[in-house]
Amino acid sequence: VRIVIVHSTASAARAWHEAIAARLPEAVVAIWPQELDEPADYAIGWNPPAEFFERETRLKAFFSAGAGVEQIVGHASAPRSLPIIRLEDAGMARQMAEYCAYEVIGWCTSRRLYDEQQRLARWHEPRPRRPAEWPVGVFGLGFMGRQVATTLRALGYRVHAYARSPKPLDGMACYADHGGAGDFTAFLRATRVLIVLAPLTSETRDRFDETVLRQLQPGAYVINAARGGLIVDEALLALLESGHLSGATLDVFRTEPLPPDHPFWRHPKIRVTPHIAALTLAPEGADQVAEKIGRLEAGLPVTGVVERERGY
Ligand code: OXD
Repeated sequence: VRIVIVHSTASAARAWHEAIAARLPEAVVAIWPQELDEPADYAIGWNPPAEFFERETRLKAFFSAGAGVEQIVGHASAPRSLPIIRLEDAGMARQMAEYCAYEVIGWCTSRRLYDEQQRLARWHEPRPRRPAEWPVGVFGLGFMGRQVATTLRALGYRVHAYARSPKPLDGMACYADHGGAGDFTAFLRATRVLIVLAPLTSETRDRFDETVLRQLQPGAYVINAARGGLIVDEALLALLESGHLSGATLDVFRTEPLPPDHPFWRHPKIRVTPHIAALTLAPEGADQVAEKIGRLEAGLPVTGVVERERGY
């Protein structure tokens, strides 16, 4: 088989090339725009340029080199009939659980306050924040949402979730879209720490506007490690200002890198991280992609195939 790697980051392209070539020694593997002798059978990529699909017209599938697929589902030049396959976990769920647990624990144990107090050589014990007073609502129950929910529960937090369709969640409440708007409202009202982990689709874009964020419990904390487009920036800022929200941790933004003059950078109630919550690990990703290519070549079904209408 012929495989082309097309990645907007050159070092990631090289890591994928090495990892795939090691797992599929018989395959011919190239990094775009290097030419193969014949059109490629499979592509592995992230943010391919428009010309990519003009040249690669015989692809049997496009593997997303990350969990998110909006970069390829919404690509203007990608043929509608091209199967898109996303990475499933591949070492990302563990990282995401660690990231979210760190932020939730940090918030509930007042770590930031102590950092500040140490700077001022101030000894003061605040009233503890009890986990029971900070019920966590996880929006989105894919591989990552599920691991985040179970990890936080194991740490003693009250956790519930919201998913597009109802899913069993190890004894935790799962609100779902099928119940209509009422279920979403019930999810919000039950939530004091909101963790956003759903893909960016036409249904989730701008979903967390001011009206929605206002329905979270007073003093709520917001963590967004999914995509910046799910939360309306101005709504978040307005509710931090009014005090309805007490803080936020943001790993993802509408424009990345986050522009230096963006108000999020210097906001005292916002923690910014540079889209690192769950990094794609090329070796783990390549294990999965190589196995799926083997199955596809053998005419067998694979998991992780994107449903275009749904957007993930
Ligand atoms: C991804 C990401 O989608 O890193 O994999 O955001």
